[in-house]
Amino acid sequence: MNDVIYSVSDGVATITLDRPEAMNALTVRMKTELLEALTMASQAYAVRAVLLTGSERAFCAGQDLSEHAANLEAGRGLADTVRTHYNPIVRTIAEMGKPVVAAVNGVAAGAGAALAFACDLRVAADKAKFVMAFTGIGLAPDSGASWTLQRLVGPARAAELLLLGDPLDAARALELGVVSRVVPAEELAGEARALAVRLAQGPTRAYAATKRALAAAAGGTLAEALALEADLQDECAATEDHLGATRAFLRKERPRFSGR
Ligand code: T3D
Repeated sequence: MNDVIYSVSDGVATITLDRPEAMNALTVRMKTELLEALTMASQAYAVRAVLLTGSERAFCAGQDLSEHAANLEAGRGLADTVRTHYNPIVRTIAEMGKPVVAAVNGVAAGAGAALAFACDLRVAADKAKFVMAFTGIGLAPDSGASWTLQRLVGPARAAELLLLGDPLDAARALELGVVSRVVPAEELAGEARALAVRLAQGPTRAYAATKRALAAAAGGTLAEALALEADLQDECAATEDHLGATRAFLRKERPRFSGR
């Protein structure tokens, strides 16, 4: 891969967007590599958590606007590129059966912010900011931002952020619940990695079930949520992790989770 760095250790796949000269803006090549990396992480048995971050000063400045301008000049519409690249990337993050942590090291703009919103947890550097840059260039939200952001902050705040596009600094992002932690920039990599390693040592199948329950409940009724929860509990009850953790509790020991 050229514009994405992929590495695995301690059960964590770290995926780093790596075009720092353009603030890690997303070209077709980078989006293709990102989807490949996410798919590998999703399918690899040894990977039990994923960490997504950016190189140097930005997390991701969204769509690469040089490439975008060339596409417009060539008369290409956007629906195909959004469907081919952004949509599968966001679905792979949101639907993989393992937790995904975004370490937001700097500015996250447009589709770059939406990538972070699609993750399960977000930890931000104190110098990070989110910019809903879509309307600033006369576009509507994509990459799921219209869906994810309002679930994070509620519809009124999502409308304000998406319509006005004013930057949201890390401190305000924490107040609004967009991120769960803000840490000094120099501590971000260590903190985010510690969180990902903790998740990689957890009950992977229970995490997958939790992701499914949350996603389904976001668009369903209480009755549907209750029905799905019952099915998912059945699945979890049959895991080695659940049986082992229950025994460990009764023996007053710490549980050790294998992900099975
Ligand atoms: O085609 C499709 O599929 C459509 C899909 C669209 C989805 C989207 O993501 S739409 C939103 C696209 N993104 C933007 O509109 C953000 C544009 N960038 C900015 O607003 C600002 O650059 C930032 C807020 C991200 C950062 O500001 P700042 O002041 O810290 O940095 P800067 O000086 O503006 O940028 C530094 C360099 O990065 C600069 O290059 P240079 O002059 O040093 O050679 C700048 O051109 C480059 N850069 C930043 N963002 C992009 C970019 N280059 C290409 N594409 C970018 N998105």
